[in-house]
Amino acid sequence: MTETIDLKRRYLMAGTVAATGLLASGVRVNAQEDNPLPDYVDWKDPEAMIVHSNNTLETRRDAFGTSILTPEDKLYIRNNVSPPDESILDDRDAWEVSIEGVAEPRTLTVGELKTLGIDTVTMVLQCSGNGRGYFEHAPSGTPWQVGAAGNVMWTGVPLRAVVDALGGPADGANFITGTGGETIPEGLDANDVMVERSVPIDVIDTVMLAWDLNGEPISLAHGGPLRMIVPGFTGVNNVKYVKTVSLTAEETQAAIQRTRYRLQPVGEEGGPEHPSVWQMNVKSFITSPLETASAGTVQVTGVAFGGINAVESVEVSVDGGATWQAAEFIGPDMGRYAWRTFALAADLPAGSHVITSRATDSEGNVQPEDVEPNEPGYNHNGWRAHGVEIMVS
Ligand SMILES: Nc1nc2c(c(=O)[nH]1)N[C@H]1C(S)=C(S)[C@@H](COP(=O)(O)O)O[C@H]1N2
Ligand SMILES: [Mo]
Repeated sequence: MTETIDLKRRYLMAGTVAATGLLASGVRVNAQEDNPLPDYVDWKDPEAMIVHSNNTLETRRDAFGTSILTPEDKLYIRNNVSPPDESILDDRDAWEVSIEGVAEPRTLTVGELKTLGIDTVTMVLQCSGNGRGYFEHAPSGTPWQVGAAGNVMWTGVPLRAVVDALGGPADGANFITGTGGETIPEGLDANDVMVERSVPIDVIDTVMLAWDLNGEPISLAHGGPLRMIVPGFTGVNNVKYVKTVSLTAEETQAAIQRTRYRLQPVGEEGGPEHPSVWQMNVKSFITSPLETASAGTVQVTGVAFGGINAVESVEVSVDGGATWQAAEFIGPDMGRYAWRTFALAADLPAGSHVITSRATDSEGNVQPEDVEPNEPGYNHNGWRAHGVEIMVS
């Protein structure tokens, strides 16, 4: 029932948000519908994007469709630092990446990488903070709803092939550390600003150094000419314009690893004692209908993914979680790290309905009703908050 949904929930669940608004709890939603696309991404589909800021653009929930892959012109954007100059794309094959922490460290060009091996992977790219807007404690940062995520296909060389070509990992390597190619502004401490992330070395067989996104050379905005891809891990671990890949004994001391992107309790500062935001968890959300529908049979659609695991199944509720029905996956299975689109033909009488979905991964993990909050607002996969209320007439 409409009346039972409080103002804040209604506001956050809607596929569109007003220019600004102070919610009942004091959460300010700063997604500005009318913000123009920033110049460096003026090729994005303006209809598909919510422009939160120059460096944070979200895909609208109604723009995902059912075709499985998210086109690059609809894919969300998140930059911690301003991207490097566009001229780094002038000669893509000349871009250099330094490979360290191997028996024979050296710098390789993208052209050389292309001779070492090739593979493709389809995976969910999702910001750690996707769904932050659903946390009740109003974490600081972009109040993303569902659209800081997309399902994209990368082509590149498996990191394993590169490391093998350079004699294998050096002794004592525990992490894969990738460094972004941004220029650090004069006078700033590199550790404070650089995008340098470490992930455990046990994922080395899935990591890729990619040059294509959905079959095209990667745009600057999404990390071209070369991006480190870590399937199943949150967005921040996928380092754009990667200039160094190092197999290291320790995690990087960069602030983005040491104190940021940590899962600390509400009210605490992040630090090495808190878990890093690494593996993604099981999640799903409805993509249609989002506002209205005609009474009768309605095709309810959405996307579901398992994060670090494959997604196994998904259920849909059209009564706010009281009862559930198994939905069907539609379209091809793009592999463990990809999302699947799903559909359920639901019989909906006139009136208001709260529709939501709940996915299960291959390990039996089920999307929870609610999540334990963490201070920075990461990893929200609760099915209740992701529901939508629609009016059927
Ligand atoms: N070099 C670099 N890599 C980066 C970032 C960045 O600011 N610089 N942002 C990270 C974050 S927080 C996310 S969510 C993803 C966003 O990827 P996208 O903009 O291609 O969607 O890139 C990650 N990789
Ligand atoms: Mo992110």
